[in-house]
Amino acid sequence: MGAGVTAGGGGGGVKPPKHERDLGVATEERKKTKRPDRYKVLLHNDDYTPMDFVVGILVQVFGKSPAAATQIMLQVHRAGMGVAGVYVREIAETKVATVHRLAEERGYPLRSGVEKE
Ligand code: TYC
Repeated sequence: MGAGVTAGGGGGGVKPPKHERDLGVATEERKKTKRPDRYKVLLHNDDYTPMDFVVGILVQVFGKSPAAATQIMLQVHRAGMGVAGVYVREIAETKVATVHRLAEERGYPLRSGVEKE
């Protein structure tokens, strides 16, 4: 209650500087409320992983519709790489680990990785 608490805490606000020396100084409050960086999860083409397996991964791991999953799979097949989804870093890295685990379980060489947006 009260003393020292700024209104709108969590909303991302920055207090106006109390002293001229603080103009232009990034405050801790701003750092803490910055939205997290986002990471693309990339799928790479290979000559051995079946198309329907890749479509299944895109549906089950990345929540794509079957139609969208087919388009992404074909993009990867033709261009060599494509974006399966965009997430904060920890979620993106977990998706990559899941792709690699599911592919390895079936003996497929499917590769995935993250790239900062
Ligand atoms: N090129 C594979 C094939 O012809 C299909 C494929 C698509 C593999 C996308 C990997 O990320 C991939 N069976």
